Amino acid sequence: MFVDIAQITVKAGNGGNGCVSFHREKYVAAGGPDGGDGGDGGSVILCADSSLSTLMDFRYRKKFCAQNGADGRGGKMSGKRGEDLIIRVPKGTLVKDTATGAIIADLSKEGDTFVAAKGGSGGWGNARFATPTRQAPNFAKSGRMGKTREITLELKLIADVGLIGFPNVGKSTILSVVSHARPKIADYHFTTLVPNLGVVRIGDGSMVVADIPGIIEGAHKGAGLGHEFLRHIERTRLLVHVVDVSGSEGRNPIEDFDIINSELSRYSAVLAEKNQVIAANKTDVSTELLAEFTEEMEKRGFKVFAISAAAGKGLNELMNYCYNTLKTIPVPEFDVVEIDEDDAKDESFTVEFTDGVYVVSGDVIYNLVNSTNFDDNESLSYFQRTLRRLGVIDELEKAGIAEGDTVRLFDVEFEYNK
Ligand SMILES: Nc1nc2c(ncn2[C@@H]2O[C@H](COP(=O)(O)OP(=O)(O)OP(=O)(O)O)[C@@H](O)[C@H]2O)c(=O)[nH]1
Ligand SMILES: [Mg+2]
Repeated sequence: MFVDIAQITVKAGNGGNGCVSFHREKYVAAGGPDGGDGGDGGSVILCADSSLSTLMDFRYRKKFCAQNGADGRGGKMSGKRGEDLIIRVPKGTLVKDTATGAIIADLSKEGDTFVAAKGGSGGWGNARFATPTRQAPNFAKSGRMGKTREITLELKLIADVGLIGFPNVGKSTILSVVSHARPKIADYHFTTLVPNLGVVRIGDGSMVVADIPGIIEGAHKGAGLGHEFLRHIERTRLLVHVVDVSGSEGRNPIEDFDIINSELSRYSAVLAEKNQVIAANKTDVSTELLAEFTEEMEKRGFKVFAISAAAGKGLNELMNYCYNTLKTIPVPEFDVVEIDEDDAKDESFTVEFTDGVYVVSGDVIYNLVNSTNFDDNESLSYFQRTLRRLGVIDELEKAGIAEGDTVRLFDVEFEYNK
């Protein structure tokens, strides 16, 4: 319910091709190779930005491509590298691989970045391949393809403040007064069944407040609505403990306070140790118990705000206090999980027999075919050695290939000869 989701495709730029060129100058015979390298393709990079709060921007735009690298040129001129594409996402965005659902990054801190698709590297120009015994290399490498990836962005709206307390003490009423949220409010227990979130604006800033169902004694054993929903406020930084100080339901506010805290500590140590501010509500009904309650709570070191949610009294002070207190509580940091994806190491390929042709495919094959100059003997022999090293020849033989059969590798076809 509090999760914003967007599915997008990111495509990194392709690397530029290396260039085959030889130095030419008047009166200089047989100049050396001077083909420059291709530029690297740009990457698609996600960056956490706290000025964004939703994934609305991704509703209409679904595809994001970074620039390709430029091809190398003669005179050892390298191609320009493609520009990276930076996509700004709200802080707290979780990045998943759409196909597998695996979490690949958690951009929880301002400025966190994640390379969602790495640009293809540029190919080397022929100048790089010159050696004492190979003075006129007639080949260059083509750039590698930039990665394409389907990713899902997920934003958990994380509440800064959680409203806790017994049922019917006025938690939802408070949220409705301080934010634009419109939770159900009624004079019976368990009006709120699922948590509600509201954004509270304070000056130029804001904070997210969560209103959750009421807690009662025995919640840890499943009484009332149990306490499963408490996980919604585990990441909050501050709790506002709302108490009905008018005693309108015949309970004692100090006892209420203790019961809720004992339920919290049974649920999780994290929650039990969170800072609490107390909102003594319904002061418009009666203030008979207020003094004793406040004295006891202050003795225990808590800050108490006497309020009336129904009359809108004391809420500004309470919210300002929460806002200022939040500034002193650091935002918890969650580890960024990055999956190191070195596509250069991906040497997988497939062999299929269709319509009388053996078709070999895979990124590694694509890159190999594209970096081979089939008119050059040296380049061709490198191509053959690589096919052998990758195990392509073995696989073809396993698939039953015979002398003279046709093999297709992307746009090249050749006859199989041992
Ligand atoms: N007189 C008075 N009534 C209030 C005040 N705050 C809330 N109420 C009333 O108390 C009742 C319960 O309010 P809710 O805001 O629904 O209480 P809740 O804590 O969210 O209750 P649950 O969702 O059931 O846990 C409603 O009838 C409110 O109108 C207050 O300051 N004064
Ligand atoms: Mg409620």
